[in-house]
Amino acid sequence: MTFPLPPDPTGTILGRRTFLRGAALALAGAPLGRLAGQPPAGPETTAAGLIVRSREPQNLEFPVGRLDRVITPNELFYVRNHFPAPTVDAAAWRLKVEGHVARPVELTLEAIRKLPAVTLPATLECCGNNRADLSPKTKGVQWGPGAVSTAEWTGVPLGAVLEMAGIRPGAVEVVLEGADRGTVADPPSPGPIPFARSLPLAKALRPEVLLAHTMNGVPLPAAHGAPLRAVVAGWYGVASIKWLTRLIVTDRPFQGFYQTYDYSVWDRSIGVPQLRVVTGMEVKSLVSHPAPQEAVPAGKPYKIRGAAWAGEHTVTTVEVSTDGGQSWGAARLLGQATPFTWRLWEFDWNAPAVGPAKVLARATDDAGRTQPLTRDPDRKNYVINHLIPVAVEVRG
Ligand SMILES: Nc1nc2c(c(=O)[nH]1)N[C@H]1C(S)=C(S)[C@@H](COP(=O)(O)O)O[C@H]1N2
Ligand SMILES: [Mo]
Repeated sequence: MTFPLPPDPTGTILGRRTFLRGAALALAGAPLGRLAGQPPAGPETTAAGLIVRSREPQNLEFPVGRLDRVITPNELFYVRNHFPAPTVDAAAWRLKVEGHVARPVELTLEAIRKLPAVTLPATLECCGNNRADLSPKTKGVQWGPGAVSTAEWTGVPLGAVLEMAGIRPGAVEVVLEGADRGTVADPPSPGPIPFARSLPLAKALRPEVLLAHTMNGVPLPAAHGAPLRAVVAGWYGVASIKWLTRLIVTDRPFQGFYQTYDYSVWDRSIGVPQLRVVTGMEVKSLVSHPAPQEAVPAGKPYKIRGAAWAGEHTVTTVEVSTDGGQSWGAARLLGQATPFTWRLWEFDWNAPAVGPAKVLARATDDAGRTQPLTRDPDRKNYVINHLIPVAVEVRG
């Protein structure tokens, strides 16, 4: 099976040459992306330009001002780790498939690489993306707008691997376990626990759920889960378990830490609040240009630019306001809609007045969802898609 390639209005999809050039620049750059002896200007960055939100565990943010194509280069793809990244010896590595199956199997990387592969582009967004914009401040990594990126993933459908083991009648979920582990403080875990999450079989068996060994045409980088990770297209990034070691088919729902205490939101659909695990991504947009506090020239054409995504749904419109939300105009959606993938957009602005201005973007999808104006506190510190203005300065 093949999925359509993402549209790339700026030219061809990032090619090998660009990758090599990117890698060469990364090597040539100073370790922290600035010259020795100079005071830090703004947040610390990696040589490639990722914003360092924490060093250990490593949490790195995509600098959204670098958004100029659908596919994010690997060295600019955000990184979200809960524990120190594990060292995995690919030769000794095995993927175990067990639990409520007819015949447990163990697969080598070589065996997985020989299975029929699928390539699909997919946007991953951390459900804590934009957490730094919440007030009052909430716990968790204080992300700006760039805990979101898009890659073209190649791998084996999860369903094909589960079929090799034979899902037994009565199975409801599959737990995906990573090789990374650590002790959780609140509530205290019984010693180290692995990073693990489950998927209901209804999602796990869909064609857009892959076990990916290749990212943008090269072997999966260590930071992104080498040698094998899940890519659960359409869902918040937390479902896409990295450094996979084990799949456990279960006949009952999994209640792991990362889908009960963490990564859950309040749900009132039955009339009494209950915690519900975060799943599909909400509709959302980001403004890549102008950057916050950027000086925009008055009386001259300026292109406001950004991206919009909608998880398992399709973005239908993006509207832009340059007056803090009083009036709105339609942005141009670039390229074509590609499932599970953000879409770039642009909006022509001719800033009339001199002084501060507030730029807002608002996306709507084919399920009729629109980004909300205000923050819903039931979402705790997750699922942040309300409208967040970008403050800019119009200069004569
Ligand atoms: N094993 C493992 N898988 C993981 C995580 C992790 O810490 N450990 N973080 C999750 C979260 S919260 C996100 S948002 C995505 C981020 O994927 P990336 O680091 O490739 O961007 O990985 C998910 N998979
Ligand atoms: Mo995340």
